[in-house]
Amino acid sequence: MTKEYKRTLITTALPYANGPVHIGHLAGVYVPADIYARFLRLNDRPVTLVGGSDEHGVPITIRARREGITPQDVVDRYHKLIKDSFEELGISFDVYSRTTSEEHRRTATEFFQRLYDNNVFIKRTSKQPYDEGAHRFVTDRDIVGECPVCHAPGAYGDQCEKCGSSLNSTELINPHCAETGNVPVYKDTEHWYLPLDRYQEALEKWILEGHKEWKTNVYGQCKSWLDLGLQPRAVTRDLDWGIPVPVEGGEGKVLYVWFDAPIGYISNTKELLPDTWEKWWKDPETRIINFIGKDNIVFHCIVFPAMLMAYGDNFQLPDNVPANEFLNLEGDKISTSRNWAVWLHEYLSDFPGKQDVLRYVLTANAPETKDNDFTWADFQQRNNSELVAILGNFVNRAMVLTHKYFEGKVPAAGELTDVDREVYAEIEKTARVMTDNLENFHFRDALREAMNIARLGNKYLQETEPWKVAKTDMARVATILNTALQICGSIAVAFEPFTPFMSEHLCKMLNLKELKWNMLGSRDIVPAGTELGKPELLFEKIEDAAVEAQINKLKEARRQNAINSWKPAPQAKDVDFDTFMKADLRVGTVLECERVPKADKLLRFLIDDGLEKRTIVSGIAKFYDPAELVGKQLCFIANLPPRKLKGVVSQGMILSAEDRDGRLVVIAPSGPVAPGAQVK
Ligand code: B3M
Ligand code: ZN
Repeated sequence: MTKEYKRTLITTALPYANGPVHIGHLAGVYVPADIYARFLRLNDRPVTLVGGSDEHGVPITIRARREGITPQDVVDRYHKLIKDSFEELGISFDVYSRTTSEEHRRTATEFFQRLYDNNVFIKRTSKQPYDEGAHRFVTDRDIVGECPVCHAPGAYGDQCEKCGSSLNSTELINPHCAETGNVPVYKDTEHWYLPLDRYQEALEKWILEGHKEWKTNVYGQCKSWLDLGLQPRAVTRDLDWGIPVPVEGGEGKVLYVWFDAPIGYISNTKELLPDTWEKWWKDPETRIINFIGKDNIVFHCIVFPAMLMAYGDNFQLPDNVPANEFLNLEGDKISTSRNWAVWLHEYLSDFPGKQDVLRYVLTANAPETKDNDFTWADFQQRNNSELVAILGNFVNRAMVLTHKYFEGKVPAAGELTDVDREVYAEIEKTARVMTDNLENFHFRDALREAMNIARLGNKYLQETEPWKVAKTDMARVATILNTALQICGSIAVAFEPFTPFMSEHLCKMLNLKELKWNMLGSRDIVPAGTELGKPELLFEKIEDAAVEAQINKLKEARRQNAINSWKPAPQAKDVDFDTFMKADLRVGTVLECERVPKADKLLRFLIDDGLEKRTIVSGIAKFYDPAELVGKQLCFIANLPPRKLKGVVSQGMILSAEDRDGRLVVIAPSGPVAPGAQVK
């Protein structure tokens, strides 16, 4: 860091109180912000970690209508769920408030009013889609229809997800409101616009010249926005859920959610520090860091800074915006609507006491420089072979050996040998690298370094072999175990930002009262003579069954999605009648049915077809118990050339219908018929 600041204000994107938070939010924003806040606190650097729920916006009103409750009910429910689950995960917010709070309403209203009074806004009339049946304006996004470009059905009024074209809802073929099915009409409406173009130059100077050190993804996104040239943006909406527009002509209108939400950072600071909040926002010696996901970059680096510039009064702009990329789940984009996610509150109840494992895995795999993938296999593997086998194992050995040879009392070290000195030197080096990584928001690298301390500990015990030395030289054993326990102390410090629950547990075992970052690498973290606690395991193995249960949950989500998005296949091209009649479809009676060995999909049937007994192999083993089919009649194609499947010759094909979830159901006559009867 080039400049020393007096204090750091850390903000985290305000999650929409429209659903629970998932691992993508955590990896992108909340875990890194918490790591950074904890790191600064360990260094006695004044810090405030500000969070809160974003409780406005159209999706909340849609959910409320769908559930027949009020928007306030929706946000009350999710605000509580989100707040509680953050707390349980150990995200150390100094304040976690909400944008429906009185303080926020007051602050955002005043903010808008001041910009209005200073003639910052421009007023413009535009045509907006209006749902006459529902008596409300809607947005282009709320309108669906056929894409004018690729003709896909169900394109949104602002974009076709099939071909990617940017659209206007007026361009859609057969447009209608997604929620009501009504055809939109277009009505004039007036809104206030923030003329971003007027701040173009100042923003260019501030970002492109002043913040070349920002992450390349952030800097690059800002640059391309600026290169395109900024345009005025509407900051009000025709909606009844939000903060009312406080000026003349504002009736029935509210502040755009992206206008009020970032002001939430200010309101929440005010709520926490009613008397001193200004120094956290207006003193140039305060440093502001915004933790966000990459989809929020433009609002934090362009729109909100322009708002702050427009407001004046010495409001400070963020010093850094270390936005992350996205986390995928098992190879697919995380999606709330498709329920393709690991929800924090579900994780906490499925894996009680394992907050640190999730924190660890999300950091080890953080999408810092590119999108990354979370898989349950990786989760299990990192727990079992890193947290348990490296970290937990080392600490346990040091603890158990001290109990064995010194009755749990930290022995005094004698003179250090080269091995001992080397291990301390290594940790000191690690400490420097970690500090540097943490200062620069490289949390993955910092965590890797922390784990190296535990690796070093294991190597140290392997090399010094205190259990052998104990036969001849207890003084040396004392030095070795003293050193090993100091390494444990360094682990408690180094891991605190990442896995605070483990650190606390370890502190209890080591009888450590308080951790400071500068203890890292010290030779006297756990003083000789300290009575250690009982050795307890810091991490436990995660069994296959637990991980399989999670994978099954995802499979079920995938099945539900397939069902929800299922549509009958479009009708095939015409065939002429004679061609169709060439297929010889018949009814047969099942004489035998069994699984084909080593082929989990296949069943072998022996069918009485009226003329003879024929063997047919069919890929429906996943959907039937063979015994239940014996004696049944079913339809098959008789005149296909024989085909060998897994060593069995199949003479024909059994007909089945494929259901929405891919399940195959055999076709059978609705009443008994003679075997060999033709299907016509
Ligand atoms: N609620 C968007 C989001 O969760 C938004 C962030 C607001 S931060 C001021 O992606
Ligand atoms: Zn299209």
